[in-house]
Amino acid sequence: MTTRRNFFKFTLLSATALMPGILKRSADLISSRTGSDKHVPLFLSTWNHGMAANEKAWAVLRDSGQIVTAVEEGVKVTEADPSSRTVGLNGLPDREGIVTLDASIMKGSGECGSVCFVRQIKHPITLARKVMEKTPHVMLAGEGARQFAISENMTLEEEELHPEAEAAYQEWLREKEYKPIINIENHDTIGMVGIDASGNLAGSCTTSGLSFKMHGRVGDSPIIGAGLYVDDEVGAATATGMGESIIKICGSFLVVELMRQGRSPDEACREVVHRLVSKNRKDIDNLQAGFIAVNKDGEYGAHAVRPGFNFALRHETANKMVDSPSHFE
Ligand code: SD4
Repeated sequence: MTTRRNFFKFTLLSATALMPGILKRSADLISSRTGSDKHVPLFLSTWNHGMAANEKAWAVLRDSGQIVTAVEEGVKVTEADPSSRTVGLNGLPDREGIVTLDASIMKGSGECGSVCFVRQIKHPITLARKVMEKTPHVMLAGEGARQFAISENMTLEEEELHPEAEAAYQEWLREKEYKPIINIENHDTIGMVGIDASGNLAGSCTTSGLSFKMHGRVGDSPIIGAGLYVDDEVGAATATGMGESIIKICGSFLVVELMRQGRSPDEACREVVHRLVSKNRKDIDNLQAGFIAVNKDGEYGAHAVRPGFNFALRHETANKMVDSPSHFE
C-alpha cells in the first residue's frame, strides 16, 4: 500500500541520481531508448487545465500517500472550475440543453468505477470512486447513478446552465447543426494518470462530453479501456478527443497492452493513434484525439491525431505544459 514514506522515498532516489556520473549514464541510456526520462512520482494530465489538477494531485500525494486519492482530487479542481465549459456542471449542454457528465477512475490493481450520462453531480469522479469502492459494479448510468449519489448523501445541484453555456446553447439552437469542432472548443476532457514512488499507478477521467451531443450519448471517458486504463504491471493511459473514435479501438487499453509488449509510452501512443486514424478514415478530417501514458518505470509519452494537443507534466523537477507530437502535421 502507498504510504507517505513512499512519496519521500523518491526524494532520496532523486538525490542519489543527482550524482553526476550516474545521472549522465542513466539519462543517456533512457533517452536512447524512449526519448523520455524516468520520474516517480509523476502526474500527466490532458490540456492546460491539467496544470492546476496536477498541482493538487501532487500535494494530495505528498500529504496522504494515496495515489488514487491524488488523481481523484486532482481532476476535482477542473470539475469545480467555473471557467470550464468542457468538464463538470459548468460545461456545455447536450441538444436538449441538459449537462450530462461522464467519469471514470481506476487503480493499478484493476479496481475501477465509472458513471455516465449523469446529471446534477458536481463531482462525478467522486461518484465513480464510490461505485468502485461501495458497489459490486463497475459502471452506473443516468438516473441509477443519480439515485446512488443520493443514497451516498451527495448533494444534487440545480440544473442551471452557466451563463456562457446558455449563450452558446442559444447560439447553437439557431442552426441546430451537429458538427463537432476540432480541438479546444469541443474536446477538453481532463484525463490524468499518476504513479507514486513505489510504482503504484492510478488514473481518472472526467468530462461533460461533446457539446450539443444527442441526449443519452456516452463518450469514451467513462468506459474502462477506452478513455482510461491502468495496470500496475505495465502502466496507465488516458484519452481525450472524439470519444467515438477512441471507443472503436479500445484506445487506452491498447496503449497499455502495447507497453506490455515492450513499447515505450511514446511508441505505444503513436501506434494507437495510427490505428485510430486507419479505423476512422471516414471522419478523419473532422476529428481530434490524443493519448497520454506513463509506464511503471515512470517514463511517459503522448500522441495525437493532429497538432494542438498538449498535456501537463508534473514531477520533482518539472511542472510544465508539453506539446504532443501528432500523426498529421
Ligand atoms: C467525449 N472524449 O465525450 C470526450 C470528449 C473529450 O476533450 O475528450 N474532450 O468524447
